Amino acid sequence: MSIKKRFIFVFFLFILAQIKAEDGYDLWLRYVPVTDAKRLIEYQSLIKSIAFYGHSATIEAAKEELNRGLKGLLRKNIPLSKTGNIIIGTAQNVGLSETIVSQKSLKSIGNEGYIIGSKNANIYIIANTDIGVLYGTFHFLRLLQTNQSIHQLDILEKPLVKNRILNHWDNLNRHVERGYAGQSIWDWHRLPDYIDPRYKDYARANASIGINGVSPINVNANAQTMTPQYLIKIKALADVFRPYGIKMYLTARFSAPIEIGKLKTADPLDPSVQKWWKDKVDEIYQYIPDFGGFVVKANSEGQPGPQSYGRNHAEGANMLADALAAHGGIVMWRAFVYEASKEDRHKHGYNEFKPLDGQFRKNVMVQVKNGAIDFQPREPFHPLFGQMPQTPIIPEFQITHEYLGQATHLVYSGTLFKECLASDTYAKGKGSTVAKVMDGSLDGHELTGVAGVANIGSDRNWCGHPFLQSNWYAFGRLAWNHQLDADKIAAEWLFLTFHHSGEKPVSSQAFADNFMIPMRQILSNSRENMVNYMTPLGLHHIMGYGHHYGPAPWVDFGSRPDWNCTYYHKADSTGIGFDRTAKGSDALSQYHPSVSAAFSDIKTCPEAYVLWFHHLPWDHKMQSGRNLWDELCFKYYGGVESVRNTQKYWNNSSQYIDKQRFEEVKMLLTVQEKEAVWWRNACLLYFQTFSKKPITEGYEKPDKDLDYYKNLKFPYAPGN
Ligand code: BDP
Repeated sequence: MSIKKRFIFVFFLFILAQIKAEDGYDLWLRYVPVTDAKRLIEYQSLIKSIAFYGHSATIEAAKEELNRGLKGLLRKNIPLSKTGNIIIGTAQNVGLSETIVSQKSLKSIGNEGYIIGSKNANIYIIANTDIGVLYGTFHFLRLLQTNQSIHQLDILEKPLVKNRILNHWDNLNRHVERGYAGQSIWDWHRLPDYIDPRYKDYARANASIGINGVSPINVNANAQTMTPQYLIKIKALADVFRPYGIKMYLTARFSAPIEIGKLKTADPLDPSVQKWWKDKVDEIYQYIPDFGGFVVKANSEGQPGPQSYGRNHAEGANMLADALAAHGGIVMWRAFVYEASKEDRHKHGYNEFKPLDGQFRKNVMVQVKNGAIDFQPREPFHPLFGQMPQTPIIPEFQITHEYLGQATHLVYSGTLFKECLASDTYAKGKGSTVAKVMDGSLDGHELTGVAGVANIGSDRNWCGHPFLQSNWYAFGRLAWNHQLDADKIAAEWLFLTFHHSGEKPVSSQAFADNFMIPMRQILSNSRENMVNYMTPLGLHHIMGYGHHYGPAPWVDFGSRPDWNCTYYHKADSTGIGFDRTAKGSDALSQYHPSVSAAFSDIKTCPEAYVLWFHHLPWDHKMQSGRNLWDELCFKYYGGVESVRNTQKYWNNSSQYIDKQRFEEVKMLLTVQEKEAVWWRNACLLYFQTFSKKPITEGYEKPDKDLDYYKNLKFPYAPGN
């Protein structure tokens, strides 16, 4: 081989080595080279060398991340130097003068916020704490990752909510309840000695979006987690998370004093039980000095709780709160309770908890799901929001897609989270949004939080479907700042996740026009489209029994009335929908009068919720002029069409992104299209048995009959 040929060959190998496989593992932290020539010049001229101040594991994490990021983005190592022009550290460690960062600004950013500013040729990333420094470093990297100018920076950020927590529903045997992305990432068997590198990457990802708490184990809790055998494993994880500002929480099994403590009772008013919890909590803090506290599911779906001893939820929560108080720990006590009774399930959480307002200890938050039933594709906000002014409320969202196509449907939930947060409870007049309940501003609470049920598993790409990473991302971004726009978050995530991933270079303009614009639109509409092909017009809880996979509106064999789909849609020859007005279950009376008046009146009830609150005749005239039955057909068929449109766009996008993820999403969209058709056909054929009306003229007819759909069985559906 000639020297020239040899050179070309080596160069070719070099280039190949630069192309990283895109398998989704790197999430939104890919740090691919900046290709925009103008920006690259700007970055290179403004980022000369870095001066980090302070010594801690968190500062080391920030240093490591910045180094990793800049190496990828700028393709070179930026030196660390005491005289560096990128100055990073706490104000105290850096010793900044008032002219650079004012005391006032520092005060305003609190413990976790940061300031990114420019002065002369320097850029400052300044905070009050090392964690703030780490968050600021991630923000700075995001500016570069999204090709934004770093001239004249003037950024001041702080989280609007204190506790931003992921709830994993992972069992100790690594099965993830309602998990669709493989097994649990927590390898309990090999912990504490084997530390999977994933734990750190998980912590990096969380810190990059501001998540600061993790409850790694299922709310359907296991007392074993609180035995020394497991505490040492949990401590090992907590040690990995700590530098990234992430606190460890545990789910507390209420009957643990009996199961692992050999007591005869778990009665929260029994002194021996109180002592047991106090000792247990003291023991946990010996392993994990900054332990965050407990998440509790009690007297719900078979879980033990204080009611088994004739005590109420406040008495149960307060016992745990007392044990934690000395250490600064908190209790997140879930309001997801409903018993088998004649009362509309919608009303149970409110009925149980509203009377307890004012009875909880200061370190208790009541954790309320976004809606009153259960993480449906669309739900009106939970009536408890705004109605327990004396109690800090922590909203709970489901990031995993138990009811939203599990992990085969491309659905962005940022819009769902935002819809709930923007809902107006009217508790203190117009503008009393759920977001203000969450951030404590409505009722003046200092203790604030938000929880998201994680969609993370052992799959290489973490979330099963490449696009479902966007929901983890959106949860974190909105937990930090609920004022952000869901659509902009989607665009940010898309860019971070797919930009410059194609095998051949494409111009920024072409990428923006042909990938970003259509895909952003698709993400923003994806949840509405899914609602249309699954549960349009306020229908809910019509999925498969137990595993919750696929449509099964005919389910009427559940062991409890409220585990039947027929309970929720109430379709009959006269019409369809759940009457929750004063004439029906009267669940609407639980909302503020302004809200209940609007939802109760058929003229003002948004059509998106109409069958949630009303039973309407099949001929009811909708805003479109169509009758209800034809409107249902319109929605179901429209939903399927939107998936087909997504497929069309996607199939044209291969040149803009990497082959692996392109192919994966393409196959998953095929699954989604099939399942959307399945939902549409099964639901319409079933509801047709009551409406006795034909599917609207002009639509393709279902190619299978109702019996075919009813006979489908899924004994091994995941996540069950
Ligand atoms: C339901 C899930 C169930 C959970 C429950 C909960 O089907 O697996 O345990 O929520 O939130 O939606 O406790």
